[in-house]
Amino acid sequence: MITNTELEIKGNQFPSNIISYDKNIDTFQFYTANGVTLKVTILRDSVIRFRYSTTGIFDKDFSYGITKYANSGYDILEIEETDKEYLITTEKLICSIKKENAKVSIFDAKDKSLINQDEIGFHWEESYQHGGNIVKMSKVSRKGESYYGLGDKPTHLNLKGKRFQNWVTDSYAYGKDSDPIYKAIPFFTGLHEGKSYGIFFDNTFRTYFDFAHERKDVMSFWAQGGEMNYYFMYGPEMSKVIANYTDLTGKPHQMPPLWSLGFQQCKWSYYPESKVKEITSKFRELQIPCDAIYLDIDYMEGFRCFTWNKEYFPDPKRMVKELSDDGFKTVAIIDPGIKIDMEYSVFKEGLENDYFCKRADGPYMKGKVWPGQCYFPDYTNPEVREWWSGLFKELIEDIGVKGVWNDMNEPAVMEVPNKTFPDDVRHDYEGNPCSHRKAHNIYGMQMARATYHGLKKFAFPKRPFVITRAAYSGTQRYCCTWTGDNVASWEHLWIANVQAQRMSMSGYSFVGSDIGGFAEQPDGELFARWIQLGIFHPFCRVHSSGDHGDQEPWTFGDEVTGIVRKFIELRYQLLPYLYTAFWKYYNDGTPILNSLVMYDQSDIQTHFRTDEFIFGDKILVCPILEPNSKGRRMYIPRGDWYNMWDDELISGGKELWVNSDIDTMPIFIKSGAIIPKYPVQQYVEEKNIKEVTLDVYYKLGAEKSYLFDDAHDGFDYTKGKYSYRTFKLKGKEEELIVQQHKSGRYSAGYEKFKIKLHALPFIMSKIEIDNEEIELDLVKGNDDNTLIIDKDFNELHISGQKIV
Ligand code: NBV
Repeated sequence: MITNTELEIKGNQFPSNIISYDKNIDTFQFYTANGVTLKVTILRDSVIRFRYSTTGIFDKDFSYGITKYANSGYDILEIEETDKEYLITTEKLICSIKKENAKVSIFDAKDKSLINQDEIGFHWEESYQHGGNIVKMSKVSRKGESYYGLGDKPTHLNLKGKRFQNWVTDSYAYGKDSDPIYKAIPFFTGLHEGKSYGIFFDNTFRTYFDFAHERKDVMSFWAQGGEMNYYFMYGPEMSKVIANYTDLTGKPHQMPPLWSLGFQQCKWSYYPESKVKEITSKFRELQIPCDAIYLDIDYMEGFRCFTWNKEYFPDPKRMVKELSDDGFKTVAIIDPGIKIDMEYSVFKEGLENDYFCKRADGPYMKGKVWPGQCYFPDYTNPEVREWWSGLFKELIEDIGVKGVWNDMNEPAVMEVPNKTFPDDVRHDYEGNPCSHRKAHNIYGMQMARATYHGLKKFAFPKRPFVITRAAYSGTQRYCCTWTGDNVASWEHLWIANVQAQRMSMSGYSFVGSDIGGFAEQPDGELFARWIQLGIFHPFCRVHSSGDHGDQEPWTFGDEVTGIVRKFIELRYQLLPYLYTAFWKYYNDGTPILNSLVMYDQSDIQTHFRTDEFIFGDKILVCPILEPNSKGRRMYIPRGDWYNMWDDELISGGKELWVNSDIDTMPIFIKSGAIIPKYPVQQYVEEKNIKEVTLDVYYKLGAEKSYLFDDAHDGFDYTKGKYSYRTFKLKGKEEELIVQQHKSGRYSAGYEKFKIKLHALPFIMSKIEIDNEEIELDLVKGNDDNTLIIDKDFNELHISGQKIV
C-alpha cells in the first residue's frame, strides 16, 4: 500500500484531525485542524452527499447534473460522537467519520456490514497553473468487488481492473477499449458480497476513475479542478442504486412519442427529395415497418443550420407533409457550429447579441466544422439557450419536422490537435463564468437542453423528440442518445450491446447504436444480427456514412430482407411492452435494459456476463455476436424461462447451448409473464387497433405484469389520462387465475384482449370472468389456447384437467 509520505512527496495534502463540527438541519460540517471542511448532507436515508473544501470556503452550489425534482427526505437522522469517530445514522446507513483524519466508512444500518470505506480518502494537490486543486478520493477495493456504470465506455461491463477518464470526445470509428469517447457520466456502482452502492462524482472537469487498476486493493477517482463533491447511494439492490441515481440526475422530463420507439431509417445523407421518397416508398412497398426518416447535413444550404438547400428540397413543408401522410416522421440534424457569414441571419443574430463563445483574451472561438469556419453559441448562458430554442420555430412549427438530432456537440472541431475548443475558451456557466476545462463536458448537454425546449415549445401539443451525441449525467432528462460513429464489424456489434446496457445502468435508458455500423459496410449476416439486437434497444435506428455503400433493409438480398422484416415486426408487436417499460423508467427511474448482474446480483455467475440482458423485466435476450453461427452458449439466469420460439421451458442458473440459425436469436420469456402485443403495423397509429394480445406464460406460482397506455403523444397523461393495468397471475396444477387492477383515466380505443395461453399444463374446461361462468365457445379464439375477452375484466379464472 502506498504511504502518505510517498504521496506527500508527490505534492499531495490531506485532512488532519477534526477539531469541531456543527449541524444545520440535514447537513453536518466537520472542521479539521489544517483548514479542511467536510460537508455531509443527508438527502435520503440511502443517499448522502460529501463535499470537501480545503479553504473553508465552498464553491457556489450549482450543478447541471442534479435535477431540482430529485426526491429528498429521510425517516431517521442521528449523530453520535465517540472518542474516535462521529457516527451519522439514517434508516439505511451508518456513516462513520474518523476524528483522526476525517476518513469515511459507510455501513448498512440493518446488519452493520461495511459497504464502502476510504483508503486515503480525500486528498488534493494545488494547481499552480490554474489555481484551485486537483481533487482526489481513494477508497478500499475489496476482494471480489465488482464495478459497473460510467456511461458509454466500449469495454467489458465489469470495470474491475481498469482505468478511465471522462472527457466528451468526438471519436470517429472508435474501437473496443477506446477512452474517452462521447459521454461523460461520472457515476458507477460497486458490488460486494451481494450488496450494491453507487457513487456519483458530480464534477464536470476532466475526471478519472481507477477501479483497482493501479493498486489492486484501491479504487480511486479524481478531477483536474473543481470540488471533491460526490453522492453516495445505497441499494443494496443495484436496481435501487440506479433508480436513486436516476432520481438525483433526473428521469426523462416526458414520455417519448410512441412513434419514436418505432423503427427509424437514417443515412448520411438521403438527398435530394426524390431519394428520400424512394427510400420511404420502398419501406411501404416491401411492407417493412418504419416510423422515421432522417435528413443529415446535406439538407442544409452550405451546412448552415436552420436553412434548406432549395435545389435538393425545393418545398420542405410539402415534402414533410407528404412523408407524414405516409406515416413517416421527418427528423433533421442540427450542429452547434454556426458559419461565419454576415448574410446568414442566425450568425448575424448571434454576433449582434454576443451569443458566441470567446477565447480568454476576447477573440471569438473560431473553429472549422462542416460549413467552414464557425463560431459556437455558448449554451451555458440561459439567454443563449432561449435564443437557440426560438430558432426552431420554422423547422418544427411551420415545416412540420418532428424530431431534431444534435451532432458534433462535444463540441467537435476539425483540424485541431485536441478535436475541441482550447481550454481557455470562456463560458457563462449560468452566471458563474469559467473556462472550457469546466464547461467542456456539459456543452453538448446544454445544447441538447436548448434544442429540447425549442421542440417542446414548437411541437406542442405533440411531444418533442431530440437526440444528442454528447452527454453528461442528467442529459437523459431531455433527450435520447446514440453511441456515435461505430464501425460495421462483429466487434462493434459486441460493443453496441455492452454500451446500451451500460448506458441503461448509468441512468440513460433511451439509447441505441447505429444499426449495421456507421463506418464501412456490413455484409447481410452482420446486418441481420445487428437488427436482431437493435430491436431490443429503446432507440432503434439504422444509420451509416454515405461513402460506404447502402444500408437499407433490402440491400442484402431477399433472405436478409425477410429476416429484417420479421424482427422489425416483432419490435412493433412489442411496442406496448416497451412503452410500459419506458413508463416505469419515466416514473421511477427503473432501467429499460437490465444486465444480468442487475437482474440477479446475488448470483455471482452474473458478475462477469456481458452478452445476455433482460429487456424490460420479462424478456431475456442474447444476441448472436459471431459469423456463421448456428447458435451459441449463453447463461440463463435463475428462475424458469420459456424459449419464445417454441415455448420450451428451461430452468435457469446454468449455461446452455441455444440453437439460433440466422433467422432467429435466443429470446426467452420469464415464466408467469404476461406480454402485451400490438398487431404488426407499418407505422405507429397506422391501424385502429381493435384487440391487444396478451401472451400469458403459465407458471406454477405467482407473477405480476403491467401494461401502460395513453394517447401515445401529447401531454394528457400528465393530467391522469393514462391507464395502468397490473396483472396478477397465479397458476396452480389445474387452474390459472389472472386478476387485473386498473388505474388512471384513459380508455384505449380497443375493447378486447386476445389472451394467448402458453404452456398451459391442463386442458381448459371452465372459464369464469368476474365470478361468472362463461361458455367456452363464446370466448374461444381461433385455436384452443386463445380467448378473446373484454379488456376491463377483473378476474379471469381458467380451470381444467391436467394433461397426463
Ligand atoms: O453529419 C454527418 C455525421 C453523422 O451522420 C453521424 O451520425 C455523426 O456521428 N457526423 C457524425 C459528422 C461526420 C462524421 C465523420
